[in-house]
Amino acid sequence: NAMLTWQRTAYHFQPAKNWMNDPNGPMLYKGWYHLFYQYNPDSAVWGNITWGHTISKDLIHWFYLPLAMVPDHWYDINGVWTGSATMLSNGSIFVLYTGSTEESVQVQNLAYPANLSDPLLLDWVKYPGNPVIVPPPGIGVKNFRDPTTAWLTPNDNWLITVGSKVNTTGIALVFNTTDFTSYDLIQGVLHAVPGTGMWECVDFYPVATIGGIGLDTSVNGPGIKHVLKASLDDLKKDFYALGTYEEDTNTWTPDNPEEDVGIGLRYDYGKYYASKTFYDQDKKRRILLGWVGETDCNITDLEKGWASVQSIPRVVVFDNKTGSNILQWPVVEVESLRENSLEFDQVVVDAGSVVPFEIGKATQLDITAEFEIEKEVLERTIEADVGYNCTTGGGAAGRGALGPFGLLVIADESLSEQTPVFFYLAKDIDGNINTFFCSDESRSSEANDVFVKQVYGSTVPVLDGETLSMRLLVDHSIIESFAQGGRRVITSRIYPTLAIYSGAKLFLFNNATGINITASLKIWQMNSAFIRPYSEDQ
Ligand code: DQQ
Repeated sequence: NAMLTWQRTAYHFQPAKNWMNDPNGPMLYKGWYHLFYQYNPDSAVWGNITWGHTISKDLIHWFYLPLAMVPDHWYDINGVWTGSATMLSNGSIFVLYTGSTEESVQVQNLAYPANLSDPLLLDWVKYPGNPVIVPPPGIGVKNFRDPTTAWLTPNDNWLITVGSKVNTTGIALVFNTTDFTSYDLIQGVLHAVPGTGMWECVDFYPVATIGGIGLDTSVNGPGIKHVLKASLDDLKKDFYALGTYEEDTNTWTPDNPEEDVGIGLRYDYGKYYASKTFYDQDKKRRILLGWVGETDCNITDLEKGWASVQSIPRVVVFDNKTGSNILQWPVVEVESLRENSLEFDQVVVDAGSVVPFEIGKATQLDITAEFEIEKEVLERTIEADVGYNCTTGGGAAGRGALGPFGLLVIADESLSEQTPVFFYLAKDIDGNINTFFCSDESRSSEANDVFVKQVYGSTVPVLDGETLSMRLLVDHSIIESFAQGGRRVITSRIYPTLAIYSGAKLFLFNNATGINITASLKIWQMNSAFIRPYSEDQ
């Protein structure tokens, strides 16, 4: 089936076959990036979860390795679930992961490499004293999972956090250890947010407020904020907030309580979940990985024989221009896949029109686009456009005075299949402009088994003097879209039936009624990455 074959991605990591979910234990060890991942070796749906293992020199080309850990003890027989790695300055590595026990109790287990001199870290030993942490009193035995990377306190203790909930309040519990084998629960919580439900895959890390470099997980002090991220089980979305970590009390306080974890910002406004960061000690950057699942149905996944991809790894920094969000940007290594670049300068797109690009195949692309609107025209528009949002605004077809305009990706010639990624400007009654960034899947597929076709998106801060800009990574069935240098990100999975192979095209569009747009673009065809089994002579 050509349509299903076409959906496999060319430069996003995915196993050769079967089901994958959360990224686990990422780290850079002896020159290799290691990525483990939740993996079902037997089927293209979730179950029988093991740790798949892959390595890369550049986070783009990957080599498959044998499974790192499988369910084989009473304390993880129902699944080797999500966990994280901690690298100590003495060279040792500790992995903590959640095991689902023979009674489906969630416990935390310790594992370590059998041989630290092996850069591939092929063999893993489970600590004989597992589990090392069991659900504390008052915590539901099925609501206690996904330990983080540990951070070191000034008095030489290691701390980790584990997500949970109490009633409907999402919480992050903290445990203290010195040897990674015995742990004490610290009284109180790192943070709690009522109404947010179970917190999965908590992540907690420092960001520098100036300088833009990444920080190792244990760094704290002046000029540092901490990001707290939780994956909300009820919503299947990753939420984060910026705040301050107090080491004395072991609490984290959000900068803006109205944008607390789970009620404010998201890493990605599309299909993206269970993400995790790690510190790249060689390139001094913090890298974010995230699971991008399918939005078609399980039966089709079984037919395809695979499900899910990982996002292109993203560098995370504090946005010191707005001061209120992080920036996410694809690792620079992805640019090594760029082939011939095509430049289109100052293309005028009149209100209500579509402009095609003759670029050959349009299924593997990296696109940067800037959009200009004459300032006087923007100021002249007096019409207020209150209450707009991406989800209810009618997508690319919902016309306003100042939007939508942007790109139509993976579109067929007749535009019956298309995924618009666009800006929409809405004036409030005081004449201020709110900018929205949206990805519209509603016409992305004519297949009759794709039930989730949403218009995703959010507002995006645009500061005085800034140009509207977006970057898109297009790879067959995934589109990762970044606005304003990564202030907002949206990932879409799409399942076209017509816009495949040479039938996939790219267009500019402007469906605003009151403005013409001037667009400048750079478009690169993207090479495929090598993603294949490891062999010695690579
Ligand atoms: N996936 C794992 C859990 C985690 C969930 C199981 C998040 O540890 O909470 O595959 O997707």
